[in-house]
Amino acid sequence: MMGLWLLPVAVFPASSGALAQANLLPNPSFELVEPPPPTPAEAASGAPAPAEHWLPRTWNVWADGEAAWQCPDDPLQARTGRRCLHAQASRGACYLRYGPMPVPSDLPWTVEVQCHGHGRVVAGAIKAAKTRWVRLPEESVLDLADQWQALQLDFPPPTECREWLLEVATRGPTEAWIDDASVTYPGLQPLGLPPDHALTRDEHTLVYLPFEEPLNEDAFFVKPEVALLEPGEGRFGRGLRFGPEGYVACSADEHLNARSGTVEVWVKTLFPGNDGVSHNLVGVPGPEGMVLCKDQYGHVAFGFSSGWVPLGHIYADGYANSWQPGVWRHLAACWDEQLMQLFVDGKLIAWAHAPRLSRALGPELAIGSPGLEVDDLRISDCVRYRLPVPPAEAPARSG
Ligand SMILES: [Ca+2]
Repeated sequence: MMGLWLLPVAVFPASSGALAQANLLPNPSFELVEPPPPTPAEAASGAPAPAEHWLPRTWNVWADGEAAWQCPDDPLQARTGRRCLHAQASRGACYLRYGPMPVPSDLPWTVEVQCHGHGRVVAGAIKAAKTRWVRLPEESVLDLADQWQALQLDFPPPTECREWLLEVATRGPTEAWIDDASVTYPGLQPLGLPPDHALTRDEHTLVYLPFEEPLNEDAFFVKPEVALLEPGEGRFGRGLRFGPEGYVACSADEHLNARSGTVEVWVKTLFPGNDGVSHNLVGVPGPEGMVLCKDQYGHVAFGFSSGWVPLGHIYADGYANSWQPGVWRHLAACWDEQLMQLFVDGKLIAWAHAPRLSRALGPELAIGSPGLEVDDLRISDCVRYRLPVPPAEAPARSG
């Protein structure tokens, strides 16, 4: 089986013969997966869900009617890598969605998805209107064949479209294998998230902790029950595990710049995301605070506060509610006076223009919290990741 990994990886050509463009999708080949919430039988037995029931991260997939889908762990079915999406529909359909994606300009979007099988698949776009989602008239239909082919959709963003969702669906009786999706527009730059290697330190780095060796107790306050993981147990090499009373803190003053910065970290929760408890990932506790957390509502949130009142604060509603324990996830929060953005596994999940930033943060930077494993934490004094977004909306005129 391992030999299959050595086959040349097919790269589909960029559309319209232009130079290859960045792919906005952080998990285009469905290789990044996570276990689903356990069934009652799995919960009772403690047995993990079988590999083909795992979910492709950052995507939403579902089926209705007499349709079903899997993400098989099988290089023979995948076009590249180990995984692809296998959809089977007689009556009903399977749906694959990604988004919402911000529309920064009127440049045209290009979608390509590789498919084979029999029946039909359709690619379409759904735009966010004022109070609802509206399907755009443009769609692209592909009659499937035995060999892999590109389903392609090109469309200019409609006027006043600020965000849109990609939908790829089966149509009619269909069996489809789907892999290697791409979404782009001219000039899109690669984001580089989630990182596929350990980070490094540079002149913008305020703190970088790969957790390969014990923390320097001159700079870090470390409460017991914090332990280095064994090599290979971290996301890269070792990591840090927080036991029931585990606590690590350092000086916020030296390690954080409230006016502009990036916090990026890998975390593995040892609890499910819907546990109803707030967990600090990286934060400044107290009334003059900063928070990067999974909160009690399952929101993934980032922001600042003053006198306990939120300043710039963004979150993705219930994003962590489906999180199962034991999965390394990447978070990155970036901020300056123009924009605040929050990414999970390379997907932009929340953003805000002109966030109100702290002028005076509390003294302590708290890293991690009980029930967490953490790796490759880097805090910088600049924005390292920025996905272009539409300009700020003009404030509504009164009267
Ligand atoms: Ca794949």
